[in-house]
Amino acid sequence: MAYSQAAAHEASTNPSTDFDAIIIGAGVSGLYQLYRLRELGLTVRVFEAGSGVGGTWYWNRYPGARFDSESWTYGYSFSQELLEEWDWEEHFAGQPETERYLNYVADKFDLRRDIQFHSRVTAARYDEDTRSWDVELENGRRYSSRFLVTAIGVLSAATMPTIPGVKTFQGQSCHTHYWPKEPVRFEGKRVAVIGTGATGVQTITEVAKTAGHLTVFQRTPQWCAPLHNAKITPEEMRRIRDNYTEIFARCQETYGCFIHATDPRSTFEVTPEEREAFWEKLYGEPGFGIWMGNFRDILVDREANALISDFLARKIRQRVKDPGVAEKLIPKNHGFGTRRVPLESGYFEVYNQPNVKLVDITETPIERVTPTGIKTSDAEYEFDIIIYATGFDAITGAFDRINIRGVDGVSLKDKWKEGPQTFLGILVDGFPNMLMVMGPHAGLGNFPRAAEYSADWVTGLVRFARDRGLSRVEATAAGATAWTDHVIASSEGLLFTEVDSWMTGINRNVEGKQVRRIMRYSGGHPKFRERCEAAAADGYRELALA
Ligand code: NA7
Repeated sequence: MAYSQAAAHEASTNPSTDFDAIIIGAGVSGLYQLYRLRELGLTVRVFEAGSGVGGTWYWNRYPGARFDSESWTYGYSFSQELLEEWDWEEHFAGQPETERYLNYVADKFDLRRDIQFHSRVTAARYDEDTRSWDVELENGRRYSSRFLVTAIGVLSAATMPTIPGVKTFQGQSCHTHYWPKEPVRFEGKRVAVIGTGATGVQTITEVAKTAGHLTVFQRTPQWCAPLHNAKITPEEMRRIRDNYTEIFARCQETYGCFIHATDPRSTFEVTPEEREAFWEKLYGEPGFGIWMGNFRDILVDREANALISDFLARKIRQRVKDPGVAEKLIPKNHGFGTRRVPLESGYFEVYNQPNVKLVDITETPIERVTPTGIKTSDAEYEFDIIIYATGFDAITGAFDRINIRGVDGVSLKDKWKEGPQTFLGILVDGFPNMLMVMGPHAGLGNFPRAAEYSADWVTGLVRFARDRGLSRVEATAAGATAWTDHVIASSEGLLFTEVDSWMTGINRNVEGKQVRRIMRYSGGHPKFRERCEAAAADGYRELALA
């Protein structure tokens, strides 16, 4: 196996040649992983299903799609030159700006020459004889590589609802993830949105601005909080640029890699007046502060959680004029922050508009989609457009959709039937040389911050293997069990584990995803990195190397 630039050139010009590494996905993690592995002089090929780079920011073009992370904490941190060159336009960039940014990165570092677009990977099989992976694309073509790096995202396997008649609708319909590149116009149109997660909340707010009439079908209301987005002035951008070192250092210190750090106080340490003032302040500030920068006990202590939930319920009652509608918009089956908090820009006020109707489908369930609209238990609605904001088969879904087979043909999907088992969210025993960037049981949060670390760790291991002439790196079964047990233990006592959501692996539209599971590491990023550093120290002694 060659690791030279010459071989890299040959491989990139001759697709039938084996690669040192195949990366699946050209999103935020795949792009950076390509950059890093290429630095090692490896021959690398990225297979990307879309026609462009960006992953999440390539696919999710739905109206209103934007960051809930501060843009200037979301960009890559690895290149000073890139930090100098790129000006963010908004504190929370919309999808078009982010897609432009990722294209800029791809061009700047000449990444495209190693990316093969329109190439969906359907299968990957490990071959013990050659210690390599055999990767198959949708078009039947096959390529082999020593290392297989999955950079397939955590929210990339979109799911349609299992409502009868979906295919019979004769108007326009679309899942938010697969939004068309051509603009969709809503003026004068009767539009339906099914789903009120973070995506639905953004979509609804935007579509309500122009739709002739909008009907929202809500199954579970959300504890949304204001985003408070704003343009970034040239002066602000200068200040941000001057502070990048401090900004990224702070992100490294916090639980979720955001700039918002948990307040060390307990909810009950302060007077009710101080508490209220603190929550008012957080509610009035941009971003995830109210979720990530709140009192340390709101996500573990039921009473504390009830108090912050009550604060948010009061906000909803203040903002929504019709008290009946307001009650429908207040979550009753879970507390604040136990699901991913959607950040909004006027979401609740949408329901004060005369052209918007909220249908609570727990009261009047959807019976079917008809050729002309949607039939619930008590009414038949006609629509021109139906938007499905129905979410994803999260975290393991994108793995399940590829037929991944390890040693002795064991299927990864079968191995993970009862929940993922990994070593550090990066390796799986029985699947040598497969490395996952942001795999299950890694920490989640401000995605690029965590993904950069994950890709760096993968790069370190590949470099180590190359330097020592190793051709097989694998997690041990004991190592995977120990990490899996630790991941499960780290989530004990957290209220989110008692709630159905994509964060607990629930998707009622997917068979086998009805049981809550621990899908990600909850110990926080600083601890995660500490553990990963320890695993890399002393020559990766916890791995089986050959
Ligand atoms: P989510 O947060 O999983 O939301 C999906 C929404 O769709 C949610 O409101 C679901 O209701 C609803 N849903 C799903 N299936 C159905 C059916 N069959 N009938 C009615 N309603 C349904 O996905 P998002 O895309 O909003 O967000 C995912 C993440 O992407 C987000 O957290 C960000 O990190 C980015 P339910 O709550 O299950 O009752």
